[in-house]
Parts: sequence; structure tokens; C-alpha cells
Amino acid sequence: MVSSASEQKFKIYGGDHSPWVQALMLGLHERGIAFTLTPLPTLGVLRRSGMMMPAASKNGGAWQLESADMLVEVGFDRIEAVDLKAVYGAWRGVHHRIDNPLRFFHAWSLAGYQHNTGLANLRDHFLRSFVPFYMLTLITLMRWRTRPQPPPEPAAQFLFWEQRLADAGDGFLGGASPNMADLMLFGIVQCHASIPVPPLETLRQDPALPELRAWIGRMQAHYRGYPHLYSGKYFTPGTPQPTAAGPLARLSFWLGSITMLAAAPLSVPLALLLINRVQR
Ligand SMILES: N[C@@H](CCC(=O)N[C@@H](CS)C(=O)NCC(=O)O)C(=O)O
Repeated sequence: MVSSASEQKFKIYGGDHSPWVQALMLGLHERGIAFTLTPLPTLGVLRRSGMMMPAASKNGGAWQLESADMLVEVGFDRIEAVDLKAVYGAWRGVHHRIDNPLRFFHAWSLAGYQHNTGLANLRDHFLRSFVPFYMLTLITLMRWRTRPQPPPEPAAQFLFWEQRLADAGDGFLGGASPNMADLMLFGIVQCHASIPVPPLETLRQDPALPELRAWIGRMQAHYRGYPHLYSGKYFTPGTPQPTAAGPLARLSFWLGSITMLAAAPLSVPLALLLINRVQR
């Protein structure tokens, strides 16, 4: 049974650059369910599932993985396998987010978490610099292993959705309100916009994608007031960018990042160890 929105509160570990963290947060927002976002996994989560995000705990209960399972729990129908595959297909090009590592860290530095106050908050920002360090290591490995090539036809990865949206008319993929496919696809759009990668320009400009652009506009209008919209600056109607971390928090993040780099003989093996822990 799905309990009422006011009885539920989620604590989510993750970053709002992740499409799956975004999908979960958008779904909770849609259902009017309160949540907090925390940048660091608990030690228990770290031991069990490494750095994989999102992990979420409902009402202080056990931490769970898998955005789709958690969205089902709050009342969404599960996304069809073929749609999930097409959502992953729209994520191509994400590896470009580390083309410029400084820009990558800069974007992460802006994330405005505030869970604790005072020194504890600064400690969290210092420690959370390990997350982009980990992601940089992971994406670098992925690039070495798969050697991704530029697509011959940049819009191709989005054409499945362009067609589906043409069939869906003026609403969402879910009809009058967003369904799990809307949430996940919009999560991908947020990911591409959080650190702009070539697929973002394709979404903005490619003449083959008018339906997708119109849908992004409808989603932005629908989620106006949701505080993690990175796409709002690139598509109409415009919406405000997420609130950035304050200067002290950012300073702390950068001190953390420099420390992670200086401690590379320790931090790189730790990242590799944790990467191997994750079941993908
Ligand atoms: N199927 C998972 C996918 C989650 C996922 O791929 N998360 C990425 C961030 S976008 C992650 O944490 N990757 C870390 C890793 O693979 O080690 C879900 O939907 O929750």
C-alpha cells in the first residue's frame, strides 16, 4: 500500500547531476513527498553499495537502491523495459562532462547542500569533493575501456523519444501527468544541462527534435518551483538555476579537492576499490 504523502519523508544520498537522482527527486516532488538530499553516503551504504547513487531511506528505514523501485513505491507504474533502454540511449555523450576536469570540479563545487550547520557543514563540503574525484576516475576508466566515438548523426539518440512525443500530442509521455519515463528522460536532460555536453546543443538546436524541445518546455513549466532544474537556462520557459553553495562551503570543497589530488596515492586506490564494489 502507498502511504499518504504527508506520512513520508525521504533522505536521498546523491548529487543532482545524476539523472537517476533527478528522476527520484522529480517523482517525490510530483507526489508532494518531502525529501532531503545529502552529498555523502552513510558508512553502511558505502560498505554495501559503494558510491552508487541514488540511495534513499524512507522515514529513517533501510537504505534502498534503484530509482525505478523507489518510484514504484511512491505510486508510479514501472517504466517498460524498451523505454528504459531508450532512456539509457539518450544518455550518450555524458562522458564529455570530464573533457575539462576543472570545469567538472567547478560545477560540482556549486552544489548547494546544507544539512549541517557551521563546521559540520564545512566538513561535509570538504569530504564531498571525493564524489567528483570518484566520478572523474570512473568516467576516465569508462572512456579508456569503451573509446566512445562522436555519433555520425547527433540527433539519432533522441529520435525514439521525438517519435513517441509526436504520438503523445500536447501532454506528457504519461498523458495528463508525467510518468516514470517522463521523470527519467527529464533526468537525462538535467544531467546533460548540469555540465553542458554536446547532446545539450543537439537538444537545443537540431531541426529533427521540435517535439522534444516542446516537451522540455512543458516539463519546465510543470516543475517550476522544483529547485534542481539545470535545463531552465537553456530552454523556454526559463526557470531559475539551482541555488549555489555559499563562498565558504565552496572554499571548503576546493580545499577538499586539492587534498584529494595531493593524496592521490591513497585517494585513487580508494576510488578504484569502491568502483569495483559497485554492481552495474
Ligand atoms: N539503475 C540505477 C542507476 C544509478 C546510476 O547509474 N548512478 C550513477 C550516477 S548517475 C552512479 O552512481 N554511478 C557510480 C558507479 O557506477 O560506480 C538507478 O536507476 O538508480
